[in-house]
Amino acid sequence: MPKVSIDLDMVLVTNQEFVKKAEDCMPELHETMVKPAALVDIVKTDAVYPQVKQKDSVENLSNYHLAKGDKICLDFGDHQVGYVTLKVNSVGSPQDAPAFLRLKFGEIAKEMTENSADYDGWISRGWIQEEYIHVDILPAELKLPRRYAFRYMEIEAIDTSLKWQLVVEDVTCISVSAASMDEVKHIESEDEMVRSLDRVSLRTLMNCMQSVFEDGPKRDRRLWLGDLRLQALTNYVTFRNFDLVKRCLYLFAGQTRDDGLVSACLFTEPKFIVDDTFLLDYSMFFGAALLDYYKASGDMETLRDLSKCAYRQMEIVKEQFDEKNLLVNGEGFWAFIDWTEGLDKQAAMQGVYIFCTKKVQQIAEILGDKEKATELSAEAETKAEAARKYLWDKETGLFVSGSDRQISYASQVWLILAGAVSSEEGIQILDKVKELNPEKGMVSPYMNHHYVEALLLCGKKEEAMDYMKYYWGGMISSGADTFWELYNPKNPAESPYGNSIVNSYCHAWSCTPAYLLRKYF
Ligand code: RAM
Repeated sequence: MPKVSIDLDMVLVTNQEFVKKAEDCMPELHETMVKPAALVDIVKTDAVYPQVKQKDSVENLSNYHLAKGDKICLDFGDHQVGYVTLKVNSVGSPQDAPAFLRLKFGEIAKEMTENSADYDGWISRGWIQEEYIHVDILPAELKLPRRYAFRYMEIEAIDTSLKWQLVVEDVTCISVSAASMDEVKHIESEDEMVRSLDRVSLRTLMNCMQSVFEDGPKRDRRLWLGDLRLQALTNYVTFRNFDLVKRCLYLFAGQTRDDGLVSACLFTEPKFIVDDTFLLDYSMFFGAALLDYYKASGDMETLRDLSKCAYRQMEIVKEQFDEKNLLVNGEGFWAFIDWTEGLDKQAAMQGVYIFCTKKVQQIAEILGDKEKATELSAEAETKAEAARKYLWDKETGLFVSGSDRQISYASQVWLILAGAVSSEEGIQILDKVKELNPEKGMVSPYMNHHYVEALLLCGKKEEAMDYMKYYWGGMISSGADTFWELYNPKNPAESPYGNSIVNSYCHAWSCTPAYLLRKYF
């Protein structure tokens, strides 16, 4: 569990002009009416992921007369994000007691076999998509007020009475997204796995594109900067919704800490406010995301408006280096990088700093700010030199991190992406780290994305493709319709939250195969 510190004294500064520009880019959501595709049984086996067995046609839905304890499970055929309405009725004697129902929604079948009462994790159980409802008078139309992210929906009659049973006559979902599949061309390939990687990535991204780029429509349903950067990159080559990215960038710059630091995430409901979580890598990615947006859209006005905010992030982090020009490890949950337990983030963060400095340098160059560009270029070089001098371990031929000289994938990947080594050196590093297989591996698709980018940067195209098929393909083989927040092939039940019931199974930062396939293959 990351140490969470709540800073109630934090002073926020709002730029109303930026907030207004963000509001002007508020998307209109596409709505699609979706009906369940079938009635299914979800059967637990010895395997991690249960089996889904077709049970009946949905045409026969109202033939199921549910008495106390009976349940049915509906399969909506694909991952949905939307609002559900049910029509329920009674059969038998007059309804002499309230209908007492439990509704449960799951993004993947495994969630349907998990019991919310067993949840013992450290984030809110409120994220579990489950409702207990009393209906006094039947027939009734139940319009559920929450938005759910799901493919499966279970309806359990917790109780009726001895004299009547519950009938579900109809269920519909109005699925919502700022994007539409009609706007995108799927990848054509002879290879079925490549087509699946693309299809599942697109669905993941589409379902996370709401009034902002959400990290996950089940959880946490908010805008995170690290996730945004990868979603935006994928969006530019697929749905091409530039305004949604513009909106998100203006929101981040629209409210910052009083020293100008950009928050890691923000809320737009009930009103716009940034969160008191600050992750230095995410703050620095503001500049990288801004440059990517400009390159994709050509929107010079936004680049100009937001460049100061991008510069500011680098200035703030610049203060955190020691006399050797190494970034000092922060306290608690100070940087993200990955959810790998016990990961020392110093070396990876040194890489992120160099990477982002170079991106922000490009912004300065585009804006003709020569002095800033020269300063940033020198800064990137100094920090890369320090990494080569102090973080390089001659014996193993790998980068080390922190006072314990920890070896991890993350350190190698980020220092390669930062260009702290040549691509020939990068090839050797990537081969060595794979051979060494350090205990500190990678668990989030976010970190795995950066690993694949490092392979591609070093020209290891075939290995990158094989890895995508192994990693994201592993989720597909486990039944994924959308890619997950966390996937560790070596430990499928892993969760950063102490229990996987609250894991998100449509998580934006995992949508990047659609980007990688289009950009590099
Ligand atoms: C989690 C979310 C989000 C991520 C942060 C760091 O809360 O999964 O996507 O960016 O962690």
